[in-house]
Amino acid sequence: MALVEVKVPDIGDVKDVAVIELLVKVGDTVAVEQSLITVESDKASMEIPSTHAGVVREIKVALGDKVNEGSVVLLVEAAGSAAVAAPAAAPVSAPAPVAAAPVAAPVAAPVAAPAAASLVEVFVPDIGDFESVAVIEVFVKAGDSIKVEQSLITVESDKASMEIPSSHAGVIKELKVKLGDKVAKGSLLALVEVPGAAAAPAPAAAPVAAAPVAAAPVAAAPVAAPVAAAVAAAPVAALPAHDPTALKGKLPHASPSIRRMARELGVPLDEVKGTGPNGRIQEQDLQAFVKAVMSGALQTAAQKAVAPAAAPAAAGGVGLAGLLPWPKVDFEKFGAIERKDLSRIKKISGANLHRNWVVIPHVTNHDDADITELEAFRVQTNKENEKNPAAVKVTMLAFMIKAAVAALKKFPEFNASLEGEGDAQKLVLKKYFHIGFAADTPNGLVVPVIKDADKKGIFEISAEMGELAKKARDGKLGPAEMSGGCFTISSLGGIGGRYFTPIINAPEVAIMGVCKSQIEPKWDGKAFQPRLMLPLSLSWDHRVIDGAAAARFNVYFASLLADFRRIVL
Ligand code: CAO
Repeated sequence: MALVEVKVPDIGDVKDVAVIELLVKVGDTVAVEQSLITVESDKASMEIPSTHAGVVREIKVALGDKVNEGSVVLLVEAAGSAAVAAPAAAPVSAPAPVAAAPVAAPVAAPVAAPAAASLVEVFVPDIGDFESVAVIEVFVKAGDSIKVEQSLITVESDKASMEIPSSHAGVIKELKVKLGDKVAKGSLLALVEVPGAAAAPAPAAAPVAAAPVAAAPVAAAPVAAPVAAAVAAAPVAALPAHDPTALKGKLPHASPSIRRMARELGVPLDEVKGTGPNGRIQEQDLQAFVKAVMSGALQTAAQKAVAPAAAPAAAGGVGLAGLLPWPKVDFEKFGAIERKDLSRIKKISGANLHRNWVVIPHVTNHDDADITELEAFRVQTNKENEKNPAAVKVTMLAFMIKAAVAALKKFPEFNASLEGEGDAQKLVLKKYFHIGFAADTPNGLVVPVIKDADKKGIFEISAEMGELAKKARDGKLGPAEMSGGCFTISSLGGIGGRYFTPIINAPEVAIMGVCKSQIEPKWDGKAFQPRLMLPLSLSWDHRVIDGAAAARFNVYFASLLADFRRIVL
Protein backbone atom coordinates (compact mmCIF):
# COMPACT_ATOMS: atom_id res chain seq x y z
CA MET A 1 0.00 0.00 0.00
CA ALA A 2 1.57 3.22 -1.07
CA LEU A 3 1.06 6.56 0.53
CA VAL A 4 -0.02 9.09 -2.05
CA GLU A 5 0.07 12.83 -1.66
CA VAL A 6 -3.13 14.59 -2.59
CA LYS A 7 -2.40 18.12 -3.62
CA VAL A 8 -4.35 21.25 -4.35
CA PRO A 9 -4.98 21.19 -8.09
CA ASP A 10 -5.02 24.16 -10.40
CA ILE A 11 -7.46 26.50 -8.78
CA GLY A 12 -7.23 29.22 -11.31
CA ASP A 13 -5.85 32.61 -10.73
CA VAL A 14 -6.28 32.65 -6.98
CA LYS A 15 -3.30 32.56 -4.63
CA ASP A 16 -2.94 31.92 -0.91
CA VAL A 17 -6.46 30.71 -0.31
CA ALA A 18 -7.47 29.94 3.22
CA VAL A 19 -8.51 26.50 4.36
CA ILE A 20 -11.89 27.12 5.94
CA GLU A 21 -13.18 23.61 6.35
CA LEU A 22 -11.72 20.16 6.83
CA LEU A 23 -14.24 17.71 5.48
CA VAL A 24 -12.39 14.51 6.39
CA LYS A 25 -10.26 13.22 9.24
CA VAL A 26 -7.48 10.72 9.70
CA GLY A 27 -8.82 7.20 9.32
CA ASP A 28 -11.65 8.19 6.96
CA THR A 29 -12.03 6.25 3.76
CA VAL A 30 -12.34 8.63 0.86
CA ALA A 31 -13.39 8.14 -2.72
CA VAL A 32 -12.02 9.78 -5.79
CA GLU A 33 -13.53 13.24 -6.17
CA GLN A 34 -14.79 13.29 -2.61
CA SER A 35 -14.38 16.79 -1.22
CA LEU A 36 -11.53 16.98 1.30
CA ILE A 37 -11.29 20.59 2.28
CA THR A 38 -12.93 23.86 1.43
CA VAL A 39 -10.78 26.79 0.55
CA GLU A 40 -11.86 30.34 0.18
CA SER A 41 -10.47 33.43 -1.42
CA ASP A 42 -12.17 36.77 -1.53
CA LYS A 43 -13.57 35.73 -4.88
CA ALA A 44 -14.94 32.29 -4.40
CA SER A 45 -15.16 29.27 -2.23
CA MET A 46 -14.34 25.87 -3.57
CA GLU A 47 -14.10 22.34 -2.40
CA ILE A 48 -10.92 20.46 -3.13
CA PRO A 49 -11.62 16.90 -4.16
CA SER A 50 -9.46 13.87 -3.70
CA THR A 51 -7.54 12.49 -6.61
CA HIS A 52 -7.32 9.06 -4.99
CA ALA A 53 -9.51 6.57 -3.23
CA GLY A 54 -8.16 5.18 0.01
CA VAL A 55 -7.74 5.79 3.71
CA VAL A 56 -6.63 9.18 5.00
CA ARG A 57 -3.38 8.65 6.92
CA GLU A 58 -2.29 12.19 7.57
CA ILE A 59 -3.78 15.61 7.08
CA LYS A 60 -1.19 18.14 6.08
CA VAL A 61 -3.24 21.29 6.39
CA ALA A 62 -5.03 22.92 9.29
CA LEU A 63 -7.91 25.36 9.41
CA GLY A 64 -6.72 28.81 8.51
CA ASP A 65 -3.67 27.60 6.56
CA LYS A 66 -3.06 29.33 3.27
CA VAL A 67 -2.66 26.96 0.32
CA ASN A 68 -1.87 27.23 -3.36
CA GLU A 69 -1.85 25.01 -6.35
CA GLY A 70 0.42 22.10 -5.49
CA SER A 71 0.13 22.35 -1.70
CA VAL A 72 -0.14 18.89 -0.14
CA VAL A 73 -3.53 18.46 1.47
CA LEU A 74 -3.19 14.97 2.87
CA LEU A 75 -1.65 11.55 2.54
CA VAL A 76 -3.88 8.77 1.39
CA GLU A 77 -3.09 5.11 1.63
CA ALA A 78 -4.42 4.25 -1.75
CA ALA A 79 -6.31 1.03 -2.09
CA GLY A 80 -4.62 -1.10 -4.74
CA SER A 81 -2.10 1.64 -5.10
CA ALA A 82 -0.37 -0.09 -7.93
CA ALA A 83 -3.37 0.54 -10.05
CA VAL A 84 -3.71 4.14 -9.10
CA ALA A 85 -0.11 4.95 -9.05
CA ALA A 86 0.22 5.80 -12.65
CA PRO A 87 -2.75 8.09 -13.06
CA ALA A 88 -2.17 9.39 -9.59
CA ALA A 89 0.91 11.05 -10.68
CA ALA A 90 -1.06 13.21 -12.92
CA PRO A 91 -3.28 15.06 -10.54
CA VAL A 92 -0.71 15.41 -7.88
CA SER A 93 1.92 16.72 -10.08
CA ALA A 94 -0.07 17.76 -12.99
CA PRO A 95 -1.47 21.13 -12.45
CA ALA A 96 0.78 21.98 -15.31
CA PRO A 97 -1.40 20.76 -18.15
CA VAL A 98 -4.13 23.03 -17.11
CA ALA A 99 -2.10 25.89 -15.90
CA ALA A 100 -2.55 27.78 -19.05
CA ALA A 101 -6.22 27.22 -19.22
CA PRO A 102 -7.65 29.35 -16.50
CA VAL A 103 -6.06 32.45 -17.69
CA ALA A 104 -6.00 31.93 -21.37
CA ALA A 105 -9.24 30.23 -22.07
CA PRO A 106 -11.58 32.64 -20.40
CA VAL A 107 -10.02 35.56 -22.07
CA ALA A 108 -11.34 34.63 -25.37
CA ALA A 109 -14.58 33.01 -24.48
CA PRO A 110 -16.49 35.47 -22.44
CA VAL A 111 -15.62 38.63 -24.13
CA ALA A 112 -18.55 40.68 -25.06
CA ALA A 113 -19.26 41.32 -28.64
CA PRO A 114 -20.91 44.50 -29.71
CA ALA A 115 -24.47 43.79 -30.82
CA ALA A 116 -25.20 47.22 -32.23
CA ALA A 117 -23.42 50.51 -32.42
CA SER A 118 -23.36 50.96 -28.66
CA LEU A 119 -25.04 47.79 -27.48
CA VAL A 120 -22.80 44.93 -26.40
CA GLU A 121 -23.62 41.43 -25.36
CA VAL A 122 -22.22 40.20 -22.08
CA PHE A 123 -21.72 36.47 -21.88
CA VAL A 124 -20.91 33.96 -19.19
CA PRO A 125 -17.15 33.54 -19.35
CA ASP A 126 -15.26 30.29 -19.11
CA ILE A 127 -16.35 28.89 -15.80
CA GLY A 128 -14.42 25.71 -16.04
CA ASP A 129 -15.83 22.29 -16.37
CA PHE A 130 -19.36 23.19 -15.49
CA GLU A 131 -21.79 22.36 -18.23
CA SER A 132 -24.82 23.95 -16.78
CA VAL A 133 -24.96 25.91 -13.56
CA ALA A 134 -27.99 27.45 -11.92
CA VAL A 135 -28.44 31.18 -11.55
CA ILE A 136 -29.07 31.61 -7.86
CA GLU A 137 -28.81 35.35 -7.57
CA VAL A 138 -29.38 38.26 -9.89
CA PHE A 139 -27.76 41.46 -8.67
CA VAL A 140 -28.82 43.85 -11.40
CA LYS A 141 -31.85 44.79 -13.42
CA ALA A 142 -32.59 46.57 -16.67
CA GLY A 143 -31.77 50.25 -16.32
CA ASP A 144 -28.94 49.73 -13.82
CA SER A 145 -25.60 51.39 -14.49
CA ILE A 146 -22.83 48.88 -14.07
CA LYS A 147 -19.07 48.94 -13.94
CA VAL A 148 -16.58 46.59 -15.49
CA GLU A 149 -16.16 43.58 -13.22
CA GLN A 150 -19.28 44.37 -11.28
CA SER A 151 -21.00 41.13 -10.36
CA LEU A 152 -24.12 40.54 -12.39
CA ILE A 153 -25.28 37.16 -11.17
CA THR A 154 -24.20 34.30 -8.94
CA VAL A 155 -24.18 30.81 -10.31
CA GLU A 156 -23.82 27.67 -8.31
CA SER A 157 -22.84 24.12 -9.02
CA ASP A 158 -22.71 21.40 -6.41
CA LYS A 159 -19.06 22.22 -5.79
CA ALA A 160 -18.79 25.96 -5.88
CA SER A 161 -20.58 29.22 -6.16
CA MET A 162 -19.27 31.99 -8.30
CA GLU A 163 -20.21 35.48 -9.23
CA ILE A 164 -20.15 36.40 -12.86
CA PRO A 165 -18.74 39.85 -13.53
CA SER A 166 -19.58 42.20 -16.34
CA SER A 167 -17.07 42.57 -19.11
CA HIS A 168 -18.33 46.08 -19.84
CA ALA A 169 -19.36 49.25 -18.08
CA GLY A 170 -22.60 50.82 -19.17
CA VAL A 171 -26.34 50.66 -18.68
CA ILE A 172 -28.17 47.34 -18.74
CA LYS A 173 -30.72 47.44 -21.50
CA GLU A 174 -31.95 43.92 -21.20
CA LEU A 175 -31.26 41.11 -18.79
CA LYS A 176 -31.30 37.76 -20.50
CA VAL A 177 -31.31 35.49 -17.45
CA LYS A 178 -33.47 35.04 -14.40
CA LEU A 179 -33.32 33.11 -11.15
CA GLY A 180 -33.27 29.40 -11.69
CA ASP A 181 -32.05 29.55 -15.30
CA LYS A 182 -29.25 27.19 -16.22
CA VAL A 183 -26.27 28.83 -17.89
CA ALA A 184 -22.92 27.71 -19.26
CA LYS A 185 -19.91 29.29 -20.82
CA GLY A 186 -21.08 31.58 -23.61
CA SER A 187 -24.65 32.03 -22.36
CA LEU A 188 -25.88 35.54 -23.04
CA LEU A 189 -26.37 37.42 -19.79
CA ALA A 190 -27.27 40.93 -20.74
CA LEU A 191 -27.33 43.58 -23.38
CA VAL A 192 -25.39 46.57 -22.14
CA GLU A 193 -25.42 50.01 -23.67
CA VAL A 194 -21.83 51.10 -23.58
CA PRO A 195 -20.95 54.76 -23.92
CA GLY A 196 -18.49 55.11 -26.80
CA ALA A 197 -18.80 51.46 -27.50
CA ALA A 198 -16.22 51.47 -30.20
CA ALA A 199 -13.55 51.76 -27.56
CA ALA A 200 -15.06 49.35 -25.12
CA PRO A 201 -14.70 45.90 -26.56
CA ALA A 202 -10.96 45.79 -26.58
CA PRO A 203 -10.31 46.77 -22.99
CA ALA A 204 -13.33 44.84 -21.95
CA ALA A 205 -11.51 41.67 -22.60
CA ALA A 206 -9.06 42.48 -19.93
CA PRO A 207 -11.30 42.51 -16.91
CA VAL A 208 -12.84 39.27 -17.86
CA ALA A 209 -9.50 37.75 -18.49
CA ALA A 210 -8.15 39.23 -15.34
CA ALA A 211 -10.98 37.91 -13.32
CA PRO A 212 -9.99 34.52 -12.10
CA VAL A 213 -12.94 33.21 -13.83
CA ALA A 214 -12.22 29.81 -14.86
CA ALA A 215 -11.94 26.66 -13.18
CA ALA A 216 -9.40 24.47 -14.70
CA PRO A 217 -10.53 21.00 -14.33
CA VAL A 218 -7.74 18.63 -15.03
CA ALA A 219 -8.62 16.80 -18.12
CA ALA A 220 -5.47 14.83 -18.39
CA ALA A 221 -5.97 11.95 -16.07
CA PRO A 222 -9.15 10.13 -15.26
CA VAL A 223 -8.54 10.22 -11.56
CA ALA A 224 -7.75 13.83 -11.59
CA ALA A 225 -10.91 15.75 -11.57
CA PRO A 226 -10.18 18.54 -9.21
CA VAL A 227 -13.11 20.76 -9.60
CA ALA A 228 -11.67 24.08 -8.89
CA ALA A 229 -14.33 26.55 -9.40
CA ALA A 230 -13.41 30.04 -9.11
CA VAL A 231 -14.46 33.43 -9.74
CA ALA A 232 -15.33 36.88 -9.56
CA ALA A 233 -15.64 39.86 -7.59
CA ALA A 234 -17.01 39.63 -4.14
CA PRO A 235 -16.82 37.35 -1.17
CA VAL A 236 -18.55 34.12 -1.79
CA ALA A 237 -22.13 34.68 -2.36
CA ALA A 238 -24.10 32.16 -0.49
CA LEU A 239 -27.81 32.19 -0.72
CA PRO A 240 -30.47 31.92 1.83
CA ALA A 241 -30.47 28.27 1.33
CA HIS A 242 -34.11 27.51 1.76
CA ASP A 243 -35.42 29.82 -0.89
CA PRO A 244 -33.20 31.03 -3.64
CA THR A 245 -35.75 33.57 -4.71
CA ALA A 246 -35.88 35.25 -1.34
CA LEU A 247 -32.95 37.56 -1.64
CA LYS A 248 -31.95 39.22 1.57
CA GLY A 249 -29.67 42.11 2.26
CA LYS A 250 -26.94 40.17 4.03
CA LEU A 251 -25.85 36.92 2.54
CA PRO A 252 -24.75 34.09 4.77
CA HIS A 253 -21.13 33.16 4.81
CA ALA A 254 -20.91 29.44 4.09
CA SER A 255 -19.30 27.00 1.77
CA PRO A 256 -21.19 25.41 -1.11
CA SER A 257 -21.41 22.10 0.72
CA ILE A 258 -22.94 23.77 3.76
CA ARG A 259 -25.35 25.67 1.58
CA ARG A 260 -26.28 22.49 -0.21
CA MET A 261 -26.83 20.74 3.10
CA ALA A 262 -28.93 23.65 4.33
CA ARG A 263 -31.03 23.53 1.21
CA GLU A 264 -31.58 19.80 1.59
CA LEU A 265 -32.66 20.26 5.20
CA GLY A 266 -34.76 23.33 4.42
CA VAL A 267 -32.71 25.45 6.79
CA PRO A 268 -32.89 29.21 6.26
CA LEU A 269 -29.15 29.74 6.21
CA ASP A 270 -29.39 33.45 6.74
CA GLU A 271 -30.84 32.76 10.19
CA VAL A 272 -28.00 30.49 11.25
CA LYS A 273 -25.27 31.99 13.40
CA GLY A 274 -21.87 31.03 12.10
CA THR A 275 -19.14 30.25 14.62
CA GLY A 276 -16.34 29.81 12.09
CA PRO A 277 -13.78 32.38 11.06
CA ASN A 278 -15.48 35.65 10.13
CA GLY A 279 -18.82 34.25 11.22
CA ARG A 280 -18.66 31.48 8.66
CA ILE A 281 -21.43 28.91 9.04
CA GLN A 282 -20.12 25.42 9.70
CA GLU A 283 -21.72 22.03 9.83
CA GLN A 284 -22.04 22.11 13.61
CA ASP A 285 -23.83 25.47 13.37
CA LEU A 286 -26.37 23.93 11.03
CA GLN A 287 -26.81 20.98 13.36
CA ALA A 288 -27.30 23.24 16.37
CA PHE A 289 -29.87 25.29 14.48
CA VAL A 290 -31.87 22.25 13.39
CA LYS A 291 -31.78 20.82 16.93
CA ALA A 292 -33.01 24.10 18.40
CA VAL A 293 -35.88 24.34 15.92
CA MET A 294 -36.87 20.71 16.38
CA SER A 295 -36.88 21.01 20.15
CA GLY A 296 -39.10 24.08 19.91
CA ALA A 297 -36.48 26.33 21.52
CA LEU A 298 -36.19 28.36 18.33
CA GLN A 299 -38.53 29.42 15.57
CA THR A 300 -37.49 30.29 12.06
CA ALA A 301 -38.63 33.64 10.68
CA ALA A 302 -41.06 31.78 8.44
CA GLN A 303 -42.57 29.99 11.43
CA LYS A 304 -42.88 33.25 13.31
CA ALA A 305 -44.60 34.85 10.34
CA VAL A 306 -47.04 31.98 10.08
CA ALA A 307 -47.65 31.66 13.78
CA PRO A 308 -46.73 34.79 15.70
CA ALA A 309 -48.92 33.92 18.64
CA ALA A 310 -47.66 30.37 18.72
CA ALA A 311 -44.33 31.32 20.18
CA PRO A 312 -45.24 30.62 23.79
CA ALA A 313 -46.91 27.37 22.89
CA ALA A 314 -43.94 26.32 20.82
CA ALA A 315 -41.78 26.07 23.93
CA GLY A 316 -43.58 22.92 24.88
CA GLY A 317 -44.62 21.90 21.43
CA VAL A 318 -43.16 20.65 18.21
CA GLY A 319 -41.68 23.03 15.69
CA LEU A 320 -43.21 23.20 12.24
CA ALA A 321 -39.84 22.31 10.82
CA GLY A 322 -40.66 18.73 11.71
CA LEU A 323 -43.29 18.55 9.00
CA LEU A 324 -42.67 16.66 5.81
CA PRO A 325 -42.17 18.79 2.73
CA TRP A 326 -45.23 19.43 0.59
CA PRO A 327 -45.71 16.57 -1.88
CA LYS A 328 -44.50 17.34 -5.36
CA VAL A 329 -46.58 15.66 -8.02
CA ASP A 330 -46.07 15.69 -11.73
CA PHE A 331 -49.79 16.11 -12.39
CA GLU A 332 -49.40 16.06 -16.16
CA LYS A 333 -48.28 12.50 -15.81
CA PHE A 334 -51.79 11.51 -14.81
CA GLY A 335 -53.81 13.58 -17.24
CA ALA A 336 -54.56 16.97 -18.67
CA ILE A 337 -54.45 19.93 -16.28
CA GLU A 338 -54.69 23.71 -16.31
CA ARG A 339 -52.83 26.10 -14.02
CA LYS A 340 -54.66 29.15 -12.71
CA ASP A 341 -53.57 32.04 -10.51
CA LEU A 342 -55.27 32.41 -7.15
CA SER A 343 -57.35 35.58 -6.84
CA ARG A 344 -55.98 38.34 -4.63
CA ILE A 345 -58.74 37.69 -2.08
CA LYS A 346 -57.97 33.96 -2.04
CA LYS A 347 -54.30 34.67 -1.43
CA ILE A 348 -55.04 37.05 1.43
CA SER A 349 -57.82 35.05 3.02
CA GLY A 350 -55.88 31.83 2.49
CA ALA A 351 -52.89 33.14 4.42
CA ASN A 352 -55.15 34.38 7.22
CA LEU A 353 -57.12 31.15 7.42
CA HIS A 354 -53.90 29.14 7.46
CA ARG A 355 -52.46 31.18 10.31
CA ASN A 356 -55.70 30.99 12.29
CA TRP A 357 -56.01 27.25 11.77
CA VAL A 358 -52.42 26.62 12.84
CA VAL A 359 -52.29 29.00 15.79
CA ILE A 360 -55.72 28.68 17.38
CA PRO A 361 -56.64 25.46 19.18
CA HIS A 362 -60.05 25.07 17.60
CA VAL A 363 -62.91 23.03 19.01
CA THR A 364 -66.30 22.88 17.31
CA ASN A 365 -69.61 22.15 19.07
CA HIS A 366 -72.58 21.12 16.99
CA ASP A 367 -76.17 21.71 17.97
CA ASP A 368 -79.56 22.39 16.42
CA ALA A 369 -81.98 25.25 16.79
CA ASP A 370 -85.70 24.75 16.31
CA ILE A 371 -86.58 27.68 14.04
CA THR A 372 -90.07 26.52 13.08
CA GLU A 373 -91.82 29.53 14.57
CA LEU A 374 -89.09 32.02 13.67
CA GLU A 375 -89.06 30.98 10.04
CA ALA A 376 -92.86 31.19 9.94
CA PHE A 377 -92.62 34.69 11.41
CA ARG A 378 -89.92 35.69 8.89
CA VAL A 379 -91.94 34.39 5.94
CA GLN A 380 -95.07 36.09 7.29
CA THR A 381 -93.23 39.40 7.71
CA ASN A 382 -91.87 39.28 4.20
CA LYS A 383 -95.34 38.41 2.90
CA GLU A 384 -96.86 41.39 4.66
CA ASN A 385 -94.31 43.63 2.97
CA GLU A 386 -94.63 42.05 -0.44
CA LYS A 387 -96.61 44.92 -1.87
CA ASN A 388 -94.28 47.57 -0.50
CA PRO A 389 -91.48 48.08 -3.02
CA ALA A 390 -89.42 49.97 -0.44
CA ALA A 391 -89.62 47.12 2.06
CA VAL A 392 -86.53 45.17 2.93
CA LYS A 393 -86.55 41.38 2.74
CA VAL A 394 -85.98 40.04 6.23
CA THR A 395 -83.37 37.26 6.33
CA MET A 396 -82.75 34.48 8.81
CA LEU A 397 -79.20 35.70 9.12
CA ALA A 398 -80.42 39.03 10.51
CA PHE A 399 -82.16 37.16 13.33
CA MET A 400 -79.01 35.18 13.97
CA ILE A 401 -77.00 38.40 14.21
CA LYS A 402 -79.35 39.70 16.89
CA ALA A 403 -79.18 36.33 18.68
CA ALA A 404 -75.39 36.47 18.54
CA VAL A 405 -75.40 39.90 20.18
CA ALA A 406 -77.58 38.62 23.00
CA ALA A 407 -75.35 35.55 23.47
CA LEU A 408 -72.20 37.68 23.49
CA LYS A 409 -73.75 39.86 26.19
CA LYS A 410 -74.53 36.78 28.28
CA PHE A 411 -71.11 35.17 27.67
CA PRO A 412 -68.63 38.08 27.50
CA GLU A 413 -65.54 35.86 26.99
CA PHE A 414 -66.90 35.14 23.51
CA ASN A 415 -66.72 38.87 22.76
CA ALA A 416 -63.00 39.00 23.41
CA SER A 417 -59.53 38.82 21.88
CA LEU A 418 -56.17 37.63 23.12
CA GLU A 419 -53.48 40.27 23.23
CA GLY A 420 -49.75 39.93 23.88
CA GLU A 421 -47.74 36.84 24.60
CA GLY A 422 -46.52 34.70 27.47
CA ASP A 423 -46.99 36.09 30.97
CA ALA A 424 -48.00 39.45 29.56
CA GLN A 425 -50.93 37.97 27.65
CA LYS A 426 -54.29 39.60 28.34
CA LEU A 427 -57.89 39.04 27.38
CA VAL A 428 -59.45 42.12 25.82
CA LEU A 429 -63.18 42.17 26.56
CA LYS A 430 -65.17 44.28 24.13
CA LYS A 431 -68.11 46.42 25.11
CA TYR A 432 -69.27 46.88 21.56
CA PHE A 433 -71.04 44.40 19.30
CA HIS A 434 -69.84 44.34 15.72
CA ILE A 435 -70.87 41.12 13.97
CA GLY A 436 -69.21 39.87 10.78
CA PHE A 437 -70.84 37.58 8.26
CA ALA A 438 -68.96 35.48 5.71
CA ALA A 439 -69.93 36.39 2.17
CA ASP A 440 -69.15 34.22 -0.78
CA THR A 441 -68.00 36.26 -3.80
CA PRO A 442 -66.78 35.25 -7.26
CA ASN A 443 -63.26 36.10 -6.12
CA GLY A 444 -63.38 34.39 -2.75
CA LEU A 445 -64.51 34.76 0.81
CA VAL A 446 -64.84 38.14 2.56
CA VAL A 447 -66.30 39.10 5.92
CA PRO A 448 -68.21 42.39 5.99
CA VAL A 449 -69.06 43.63 9.47
CA ILE A 450 -72.37 44.97 10.77
CA LYS A 451 -71.24 47.58 13.26
CA ASP A 452 -73.16 48.16 16.51
CA ALA A 453 -75.58 45.35 15.73
CA ASP A 454 -76.96 45.72 19.28
CA LYS A 455 -78.36 49.12 18.35
CA LYS A 456 -79.99 48.02 15.10
CA GLY A 457 -83.29 46.32 14.34
CA ILE A 458 -83.92 43.32 12.09
CA PHE A 459 -84.96 45.47 9.12
CA GLU A 460 -81.94 47.70 9.43
CA ILE A 461 -79.58 44.72 9.73
CA SER A 462 -81.23 42.94 6.79
CA ALA A 463 -80.91 46.06 4.64
CA GLU A 464 -77.31 46.67 5.64
CA MET A 465 -76.41 43.03 5.03
CA GLY A 466 -77.95 43.19 1.58
CA GLU A 467 -75.89 46.28 0.73
CA LEU A 468 -72.67 44.87 2.15
CA ALA A 469 -73.17 41.51 0.42
CA LYS A 470 -73.73 43.28 -2.91
CA LYS A 471 -70.65 45.42 -2.42
CA ALA A 472 -68.70 42.28 -1.55
CA ARG A 473 -69.83 40.54 -4.72
CA ASP A 474 -68.93 43.64 -6.77
CA GLY A 475 -65.49 43.78 -5.12
CA LYS A 476 -66.25 47.20 -3.70
CA LEU A 477 -65.96 46.60 0.04
CA GLY A 478 -63.55 48.94 1.78
CA PRO A 479 -61.21 47.81 4.58
CA ALA A 480 -63.28 49.75 7.14
CA GLU A 481 -66.32 47.67 6.23
CA MET A 482 -64.42 44.48 6.99
CA SER A 483 -62.73 45.46 10.22
CA GLY A 484 -63.61 45.66 13.90
CA GLY A 485 -65.60 42.43 14.07
CA CYS A 486 -66.24 40.76 17.44
CA PHE A 487 -67.82 37.51 16.27
CA THR A 488 -68.56 36.03 12.85
CA ILE A 489 -71.47 34.07 11.45
CA SER A 490 -70.79 31.92 8.43
CA SER A 491 -74.04 30.82 6.85
CA LEU A 492 -74.17 28.13 4.22
CA GLY A 493 -77.91 27.84 4.83
CA GLY A 494 -78.91 29.03 1.40
CA ILE A 495 -76.71 26.38 -0.16
CA GLY A 496 -77.01 23.18 1.84
CA GLY A 497 -75.04 20.78 3.99
CA ARG A 498 -75.45 19.66 7.58
CA TYR A 499 -72.55 20.75 9.78
CA PHE A 500 -69.04 22.02 9.21
CA THR A 501 -66.08 23.31 11.21
CA PRO A 502 -65.69 27.03 10.57
CA ILE A 503 -62.26 28.57 11.10
CA ILE A 504 -62.14 31.34 13.67
CA ASN A 505 -61.59 34.79 12.22
CA ALA A 506 -58.67 36.01 14.40
CA PRO A 507 -58.40 37.93 16.61
CA GLU A 508 -61.96 36.88 17.37
CA VAL A 509 -62.34 33.83 19.59
CA ALA A 510 -65.43 32.16 18.17
CA ILE A 511 -67.43 31.75 14.99
CA MET A 512 -70.89 30.35 14.34
CA GLY A 513 -71.34 28.17 11.27
CA VAL A 514 -74.90 27.61 10.07
CA CYS A 515 -76.16 25.08 7.55
CA LYS A 516 -79.45 24.42 5.80
CA SER A 517 -82.50 24.02 7.99
CA GLN A 518 -84.75 21.08 7.35
CA ILE A 519 -87.85 19.51 8.74
CA GLU A 520 -87.09 16.76 11.24
CA PRO A 521 -89.29 14.65 13.48
CA LYS A 522 -89.02 15.85 17.08
CA TRP A 523 -90.58 14.04 20.04
CA ASP A 524 -92.75 16.38 22.10
CA GLY A 525 -93.44 13.85 24.86
CA LYS A 526 -96.49 12.40 23.18
CA ALA A 527 -95.72 12.24 19.50
CA PHE A 528 -93.20 13.13 16.84
CA GLN A 529 -93.74 16.58 15.46
CA PRO A 530 -92.34 18.00 12.23
CA ARG A 531 -89.98 20.81 13.25
CA LEU A 532 -87.71 23.03 11.17
CA MET A 533 -84.23 22.44 12.60
CA LEU A 534 -81.23 24.65 11.93
CA PRO A 535 -77.81 22.97 12.26
CA LEU A 536 -75.30 25.06 14.23
CA SER A 537 -71.52 24.61 14.39
CA LEU A 538 -69.76 26.82 16.93
CA SER A 539 -65.94 26.84 16.68
CA TRP A 540 -64.16 28.37 19.66
CA ASP A 541 -60.65 29.13 20.82
CA HIS A 542 -59.84 26.72 23.62
CA ARG A 543 -57.23 29.12 25.01
CA VAL A 544 -60.06 31.46 25.96
CA ILE A 545 -63.24 29.39 26.11
CA ASP A 546 -64.03 26.13 27.86
CA GLY A 547 -66.18 23.36 26.43
CA ALA A 548 -68.93 23.87 29.01
CA ALA A 549 -69.19 27.57 28.18
CA ALA A 550 -69.33 26.73 24.48
CA ALA A 551 -72.13 24.23 25.03
CA ARG A 552 -74.04 26.83 27.09
CA PHE A 553 -73.50 29.46 24.41
CA ASN A 554 -74.91 27.12 21.76
CA VAL A 555 -77.89 26.13 23.87
CA TYR A 556 -78.66 29.77 24.64
CA PHE A 557 -78.22 30.83 21.00
CA ALA A 558 -80.52 28.02 19.88
CA SER A 559 -83.08 28.92 22.53
CA LEU A 560 -83.22 32.51 21.26
CA LEU A 561 -83.91 31.33 17.73
CA ALA A 562 -86.48 28.86 19.04
CA ASP A 563 -88.33 31.65 20.83
CA PHE A 564 -87.17 35.05 19.76
CA ARG A 565 -89.18 36.75 22.55
CA ARG A 566 -86.37 35.75 24.92
CA ILE A 567 -84.18 38.34 23.28
CA VAL A 568 -85.98 41.14 25.05
CA LEU A 569 -85.99 39.50 28.46
N1 CAO B 1 -81.63 27.06 5.88
C1 CAO B 1 -82.41 26.95 4.81
N2 CAO B 1 -82.56 27.93 3.93
C2 CAO B 1 -81.88 29.07 4.13
C3 CAO B 1 -81.05 29.26 5.24
C4 CAO B 1 -80.93 28.20 6.14
N3 CAO B 1 -80.14 28.25 7.19
N4 CAO B 1 -80.52 30.49 5.18
C5 CAO B 1 -80.99 31.06 4.08
N5 CAO B 1 -81.80 30.19 3.43
C6 CAO B 1 -82.50 30.41 2.20
C7 CAO B 1 -83.35 31.63 2.33
O1 CAO B 1 -84.62 31.32 2.83
C8 CAO B 1 -83.39 32.13 0.93
O2 CAO B 1 -84.37 31.43 0.22
P1 CAO B 1 -85.51 32.21 -0.57
O3 CAO B 1 -84.75 32.96 -1.66
O4 CAO B 1 -86.38 31.13 -1.06
O5 CAO B 1 -86.12 33.13 0.40
C9 CAO B 1 -82.04 31.73 0.34
O6 CAO B 1 -81.57 30.71 1.19
C10 CAO B 1 -81.07 32.89 0.34
O7 CAO B 1 -81.04 33.40 1.61
P2 CAO B 1 -80.75 34.91 1.96
O8 CAO B 1 -81.14 35.82 0.87
O9 CAO B 1 -81.31 35.14 3.29
O10 CAO B 1 -79.23 34.94 2.00
P3 CAO B 1 -78.38 34.40 3.22
O11 CAO B 1 -78.67 35.30 4.35
O12 CAO B 1 -78.58 32.99 3.42
O13 CAO B 1 -76.92 34.61 2.70
C11 CAO B 1 -74.86 35.61 2.41
C12 CAO B 1 -76.32 35.86 2.49
C13 CAO B 1 -74.12 36.85 2.01
C14 CAO B 1 -74.38 35.13 3.78
C15 CAO B 1 -74.66 34.48 1.39
O14 CAO B 1 -74.96 34.98 0.11
C16 CAO B 1 -73.32 33.88 1.38
O15 CAO B 1 -72.39 34.44 0.80
N6 CAO B 1 -73.19 32.69 2.00
C17 CAO B 1 -71.97 31.93 1.97
C18 CAO B 1 -71.12 32.19 3.18
C19 CAO B 1 -69.91 31.30 3.13
O16 CAO B 1 -69.34 31.08 2.09
N7 CAO B 1 -69.54 30.74 4.28
C20 CAO B 1 -68.50 29.76 4.31
C21 CAO B 1 -67.35 30.30 5.00
S1 CAO B 1 -66.16 29.09 5.23
O17 CAO B 1 -65.60 28.92 3.77
